[in-house]
Amino acid sequence: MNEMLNAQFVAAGSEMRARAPWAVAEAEALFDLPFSDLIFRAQSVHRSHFDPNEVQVSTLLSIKTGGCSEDCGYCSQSKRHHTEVEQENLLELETVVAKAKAAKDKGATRFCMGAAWRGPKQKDLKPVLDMITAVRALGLETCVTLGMLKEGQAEQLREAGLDYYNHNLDTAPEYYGEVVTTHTYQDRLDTLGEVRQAGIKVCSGGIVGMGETRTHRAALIAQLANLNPPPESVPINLLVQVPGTPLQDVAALDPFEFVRTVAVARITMPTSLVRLSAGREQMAEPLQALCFLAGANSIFYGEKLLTTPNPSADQDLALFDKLGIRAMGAEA
Ligand code: SAM
Ligand code: DTB
Ligand code: SF4
Repeated sequence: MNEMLNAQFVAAGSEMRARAPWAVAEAEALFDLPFSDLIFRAQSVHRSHFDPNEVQVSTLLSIKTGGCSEDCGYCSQSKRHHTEVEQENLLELETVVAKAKAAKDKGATRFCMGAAWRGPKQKDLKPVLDMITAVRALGLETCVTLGMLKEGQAEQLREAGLDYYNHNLDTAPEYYGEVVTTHTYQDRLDTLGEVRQAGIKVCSGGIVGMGETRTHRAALIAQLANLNPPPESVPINLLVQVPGTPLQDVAALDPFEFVRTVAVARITMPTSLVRLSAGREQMAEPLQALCFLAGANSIFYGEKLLTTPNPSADQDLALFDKLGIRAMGAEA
């Protein structure tokens, strides 16, 4: 075994525990392993912390769509890009509760509400607090992704009953400026700090396939793994190439490189839920199965992500059935 990688593990019986900090070169050395060695390592780590046949299911809802001030190069919702997304106001509480109930009835255990904001204004936050309280009262875990938080806003979210806040680091610090210019990597880290300090669980991951290098992918994973503690949930998104965005024509990522990214996330963040996130609509079932083998144990479930399609619930239930996967935490 590679010396440098060996140094990252403390053997505890048959169990291998990863420990931070991860240097970018160490994460990259994992990426560089022969594919079968990498997947075996990831599957071994996965089995020492999770039931390998359980996958957590989260349903997403866009509660405020389009018209965002930011210029994120991948995003269909920036008002600076010319996409087909129509701007919509914040949804009504009743609409959100009805969607959450439907998601629960279909077997979701977490409901994630996303808003196309740079960050919430105080007048925007109040109705979202009511949504969180109402969704939680249904017995679902709650997650919101509202952009950057100002001091005091995370505490209000926690008091409303928020379980998770999603805020992705998205790519390597060195590549971030190539993709987004209207806010900085440090802004993203500051919001994650606010969320942690308020006692809310962190959901943070990134997007691959944006024209970044393997070193950038390793740097993203190292950043996430070195958060102290690492995020409880780590969404790994494959770029959905949306017409009208600056990244619409970027060269597609080799699918094995996507699987490698999942595996490195699993090895470096052994106790986190690693979510196979955006991009599943474009993935054949065997590729998704490889991602589960590489340690992914969460998905977005339901026919729409925020603005783009996702496999239908029926397709996913059929895939789970074929693979012998059970939904994590579902009532028997
Ligand atoms: N505005 C907030 C923010 O930027 O944090 C919340 C919503 S934003 C749409 C949430 C995340 O969705 C982004 O950080 C990015 O990781 C992901 N995302 C957006 N567009 C995507 C795309 N075309 N492909 C893959 N992931 C995407
Ligand atoms: C995350 O990491 N991926 C989700 C969620 N967190 C908010 C969003 C994916 C968006 C994909 C493109 C779209 O549907 O607009
Ligand atoms: Fe899209 Fe969020 Fe960026 Fe706005 S801040 S453009 S919603 S990713």
